Amino acid sequence: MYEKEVTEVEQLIQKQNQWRDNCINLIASENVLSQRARSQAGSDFAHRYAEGHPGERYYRGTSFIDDIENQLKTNLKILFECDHSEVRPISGTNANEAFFSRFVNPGAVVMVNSTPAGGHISHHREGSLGKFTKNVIDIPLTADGYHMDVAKTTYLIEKARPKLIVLGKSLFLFPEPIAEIAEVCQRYNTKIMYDAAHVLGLIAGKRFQRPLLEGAYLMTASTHKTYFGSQRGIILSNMEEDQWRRIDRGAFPGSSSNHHLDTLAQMAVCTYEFMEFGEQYAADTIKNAKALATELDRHGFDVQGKEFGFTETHQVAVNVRDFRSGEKVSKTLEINDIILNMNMLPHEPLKNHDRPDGIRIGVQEMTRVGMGEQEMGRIAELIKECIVDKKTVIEEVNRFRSKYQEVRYSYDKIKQEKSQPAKSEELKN
Ligand code: DSN
Repeated sequence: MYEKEVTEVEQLIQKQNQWRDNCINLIASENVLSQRARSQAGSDFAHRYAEGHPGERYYRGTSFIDDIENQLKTNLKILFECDHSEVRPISGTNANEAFFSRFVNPGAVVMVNSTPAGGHISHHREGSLGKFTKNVIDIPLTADGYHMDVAKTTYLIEKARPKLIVLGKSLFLFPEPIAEIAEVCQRYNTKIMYDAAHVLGLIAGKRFQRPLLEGAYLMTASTHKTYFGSQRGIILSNMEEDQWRRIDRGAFPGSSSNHHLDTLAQMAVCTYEFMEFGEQYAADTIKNAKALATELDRHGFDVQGKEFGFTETHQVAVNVRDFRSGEKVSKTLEINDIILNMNMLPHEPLKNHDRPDGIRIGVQEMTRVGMGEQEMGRIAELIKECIVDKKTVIEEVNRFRSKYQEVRYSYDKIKQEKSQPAKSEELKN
């Protein structure tokens, strides 16, 4: 009865595939899977359950996923130089909630980055954190808006004695001063949680701060922004065993039942890719972000963080108030197949959330498909032609993007070469 509708859904999926392969994708929280990882979607694991830990499951039939999950956990501990890894949360928010649910008691004071300062919705009073406490205080910022004011934060920690301070954010240009506040936090037994969702790949690629070595109690993250995917969540820590056991129970049974075994298997593949190619990828991503910021600045855009070199991550933030709003600019770019998101900037009141001054740009996906500094220059030109000169650039965007169709920093090429018959074999036939 609904076969026609199923066909329509299939067609929409095909349209999405074709469309986004020909767009310049600059959403800072996304990335693409390699073909090798992507082709593992829909395996038998997509049908199965495996609650509990490898070797101690509540279900039978889990021996192969046990092996995969053990490999993944071990590799994450090596990559992030830590004692514990939890891989069962199915998203970054789910990972945050696993921790909040076991650590933040009702009424506990927690310090966070505010939403305009880039704090993630799950750190918000209205988000996951707010389910456990409403005593949420914003971390004070320096005048530029992109750095913690360490002196004021220290004062607040001394006064308010928070149980937890949540660092890491969604608008994330510069490292957090973990080491600078670690001593005062220790004095008042304030634990530091670091949400590494955006910068996980930069940390694993050894091109950004190392939160667990600098004093963070634990690090949570989603796995698909600057890391290679799939879309899941993780928790990493060096905390004491008995404390870790509590957090572990926050992940299961606290915030998940089954943990989506097909994307877990993909994550194991992606992690091997990251172990081999991640350092180069992280370096190239940051270089590209700096190049794009510099070029946009040269074209007259109000690129944020200029006095600090624009960015140390995959992100670039631009104040586009001169062109009405981030909402207007992001829609104009979307019509031209340049996809990014509007974003509040630190100076804005919360009421601006649906017409903010800013746009946020991430270069991690275009870096993964092989773009370098020169291509960042071309992207800056296209944005300028579209927004400042008010030109239609969609055809040029599609033509330019069509040249970057392979996922680099992966084993895809090796697999393609292996599946081609050797030249001599071809000649024989
Ligand atoms: N809200 C997402 C982002 O774009 O940063 C992360 O969950």
